[in-house]
Amino acid sequence: MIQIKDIYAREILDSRGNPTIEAKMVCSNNVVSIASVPSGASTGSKEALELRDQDFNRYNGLGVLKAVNNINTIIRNKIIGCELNQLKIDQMLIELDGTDNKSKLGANAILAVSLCTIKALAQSEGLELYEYVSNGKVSMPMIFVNILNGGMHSSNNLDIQEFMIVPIIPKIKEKIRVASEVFHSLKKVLEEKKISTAVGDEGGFAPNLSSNKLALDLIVEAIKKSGYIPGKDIFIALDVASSSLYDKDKKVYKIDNNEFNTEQLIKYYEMLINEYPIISIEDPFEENDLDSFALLTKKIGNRILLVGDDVFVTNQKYLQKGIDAQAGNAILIKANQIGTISEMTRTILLAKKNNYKTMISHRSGETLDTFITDFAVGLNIPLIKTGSMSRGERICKYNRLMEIEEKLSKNK
Ligand code: 2PG
Ligand code: MG
Repeated sequence: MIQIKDIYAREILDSRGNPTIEAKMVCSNNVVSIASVPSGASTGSKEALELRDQDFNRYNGLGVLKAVNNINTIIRNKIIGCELNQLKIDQMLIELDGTDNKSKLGANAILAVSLCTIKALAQSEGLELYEYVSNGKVSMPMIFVNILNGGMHSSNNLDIQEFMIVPIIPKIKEKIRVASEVFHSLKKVLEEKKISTAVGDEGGFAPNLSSNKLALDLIVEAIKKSGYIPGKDIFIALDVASSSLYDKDKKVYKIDNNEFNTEQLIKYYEMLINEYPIISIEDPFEENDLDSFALLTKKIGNRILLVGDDVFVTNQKYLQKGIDAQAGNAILIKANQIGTISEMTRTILLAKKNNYKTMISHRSGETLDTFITDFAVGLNIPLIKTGSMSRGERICKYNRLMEIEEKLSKNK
């Protein structure tokens, strides 16, 4: 039996320069695994709690020393000598925390340990992480590349948070090449129009534009400029992240300085998918509005993907509510929304059983940890979004995907 010999956590910085956790696990077979935890900006209120110090003398209150300390004391005391077993360790972490939303130890602390565990298991068997998590079958995902950033991921005036391109081309290597070419064409399109090419949190351009529709026009122009056909070679996907556009008092969504009620917003989405080659819309309604989400699904769910992020938060309980209400037809998967790998995997299984497509996702605050790419391949998650074609913390995921594709082709 392999046992856990030690665990040690420390505070590191994420891609936004905010603190996050890195943990290192040492096992009785001398395997050492390291994992780090991403962090969101447009977080759903039902997500497991990311424990931050709230000590405003450090990092504007965003320090994670409490969570780090929870690993180095409470969890360490309990975990040393435990069998290296994912289900057992995750269950132990859940019980040790004892709260519904992981608020005692912090979902960030819990995920760091859960991730170290799965990586140590893979290393112990001499396997790549994607091989270890696979049940024998592996597949390469479609990539959703966020080339224009708005919403809470930049300080520009675009309401929609993510404008992604989705190349429909067989190989990962080719998909990435094409996405990169369009990204650079978009840069030229913006430069020609004297529009800023500064990038947002996920590496997509973040210009001020007169409307969200104009953003779509520019992307279509960039696709064509690269020599590809919009709606054939490349499609477009949106994350509206609409909880952040919602005015609770007025019960309206604010887009382009207009106010939309549910009915009007559905019409707006219908107009967008009629005019642009859009194949997916994420979080079209705020996180508590399952009824509107269901209504939209009834209207256009047979035409495009309707992805639940803040509304499902990678949590079986909320996904089941969505399934019962027939709201959405896809779910975004983010490990830190729920806290442990076992729970994340159970949510993926529930989604698959109910024909909800799964899309694994980075967070807007990232590290160089590439675990999501291995999970995409090994757990046969058909879709992945991991940012734009710039910024190292995004690019390392694309590079890892290409590496895996190469390894798989050599194994054949
Ligand atoms: C999202 C994510 C990732 P954040 O809303 O889907 O793109 O953003 O990590 O800020 O929640
Ligand atoms: Mg989202």
